[in-house]
Amino acid sequence: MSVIEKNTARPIPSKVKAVLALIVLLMLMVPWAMDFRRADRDNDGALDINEARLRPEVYKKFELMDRNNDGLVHQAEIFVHKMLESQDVDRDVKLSKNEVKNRRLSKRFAEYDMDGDGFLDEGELALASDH
Ligand SMILES: [Ca+2]
Ligand SMILES: [Ca+2]
Ligand SMILES: [Ca+2]
Repeated sequence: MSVIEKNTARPIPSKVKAVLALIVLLMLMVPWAMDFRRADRDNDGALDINEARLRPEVYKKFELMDRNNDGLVHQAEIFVHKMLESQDVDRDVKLSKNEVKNRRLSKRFAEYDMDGDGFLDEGELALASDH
């Protein structure tokens, strides 16, 4: 439980805290999603190489991010790439329970680990990105 400050008239209810946390999360995520949509000119939910020029961080790593080599980088592929880049400490292209820093992934690890091998591989991460 959190420490309630003595000069606070009323403690902040945990529901309010949850809503505030959600708002902060949305503020962080929305610009990213808007960037994606702006770049996705034909609105097919994926960036081709020309669309990716508007997103230098995608353009630079286009081939790496396009994991299924269809010439398109989907939002899910960007998610998978970001998760692996930031959290795959031993670089085996999958995340163990210890490696996962993302709270949502950590909380629902067993659910996302569909084959129950104790790792989230690229396919499982891609599915997790939809939730
Ligand atoms: Ca597109
Ligand atoms: Ca790993
Ligand atoms: Ca697995």
